Amino acid sequence: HAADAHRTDLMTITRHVLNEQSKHPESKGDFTILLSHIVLGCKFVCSAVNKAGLAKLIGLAGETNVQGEEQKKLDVLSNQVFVKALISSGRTCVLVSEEDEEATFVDPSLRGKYCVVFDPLDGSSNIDCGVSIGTIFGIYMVKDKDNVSLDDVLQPGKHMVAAGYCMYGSSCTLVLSTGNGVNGFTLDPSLGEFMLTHPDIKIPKRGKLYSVNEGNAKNWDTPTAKFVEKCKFPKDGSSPKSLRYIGSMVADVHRTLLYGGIFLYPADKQSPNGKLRVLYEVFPMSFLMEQAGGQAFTGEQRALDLVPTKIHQRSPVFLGSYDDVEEIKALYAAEEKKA
Ligand code: P6P
Repeated sequence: HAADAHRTDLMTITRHVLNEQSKHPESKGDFTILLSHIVLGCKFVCSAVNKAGLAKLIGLAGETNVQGEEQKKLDVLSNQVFVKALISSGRTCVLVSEEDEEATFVDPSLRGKYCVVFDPLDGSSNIDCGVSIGTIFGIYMVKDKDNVSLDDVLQPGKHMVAAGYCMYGSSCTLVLSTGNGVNGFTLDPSLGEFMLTHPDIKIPKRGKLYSVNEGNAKNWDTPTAKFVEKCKFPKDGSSPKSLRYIGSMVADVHRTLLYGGIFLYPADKQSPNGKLRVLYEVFPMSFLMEQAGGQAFTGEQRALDLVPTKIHQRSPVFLGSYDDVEEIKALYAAEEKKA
């Protein structure tokens, strides 16, 4: 039985990646070592986030602890943990974090061939009310290890070799793709290991949910407004879609990946490039959606084709079930024709 297999198979994320690696005889295990350091960071953040609720009592994360020391805010702490873990892995050369204005270039003595872009704790404003938050990451291969530059992280998302997120919610779930589909792993606290619980995730071709901040409706452009109108008042007699919006990208995307539907963070008059960051929000989630049989669109092009020019630049994004995204692409194409 599947349950017994899990109990005796013990397919941890490390074993799973080693199996994947065996398909690339030329690889020397560098990616496995890099991933083990990302996993370590996720385990630390999971533990810290779970304690955050007790912050008032025992003085953690952003509170003053019993010794009266000002504790670091959880997102700052998480960032420092990931930066140190990634550098000490000896497998990275450039790091871009949502928390750091500038990219980090790893000292040549510790330099490896991977570039990691990440948001250490996305949605951290939701911590105090217990809403799920997460770490999002994407991994590029450096172009020339002896001549590292910002260009190594200003590559289109389609050049990523891996992407994933770890959601800190009712359970700690890490969703990862290394370019051969998407797999989900759940942290088993008794083992301290991420166990394979969602093998080969495929997003439903069409969904019954749409996920957008309706509070921005006043500022939407016509195609987005038309699409959302269609979700609420379908003309073909089908039932309206349900709205599910948590306001934490990892939670909204994870639900979309498992249940189907579409997640939208469109441009609007206030934010012409939307709100979400290209490198460590749009690209990793778009990479996962495509690997799971869905797709991701910016309003102008396939999200993964976008070539970034700034490490913190933003882009509108529409991602999720293949057919749902096709619908909004058609509405943008029709608008383009009118222009
Ligand atoms: P809004 C969280 O602050 C975040 O960066 C994403 O996790 C989330 O999808 C988005 O912003 C929510 O933005 O404008 O709807 O509150």
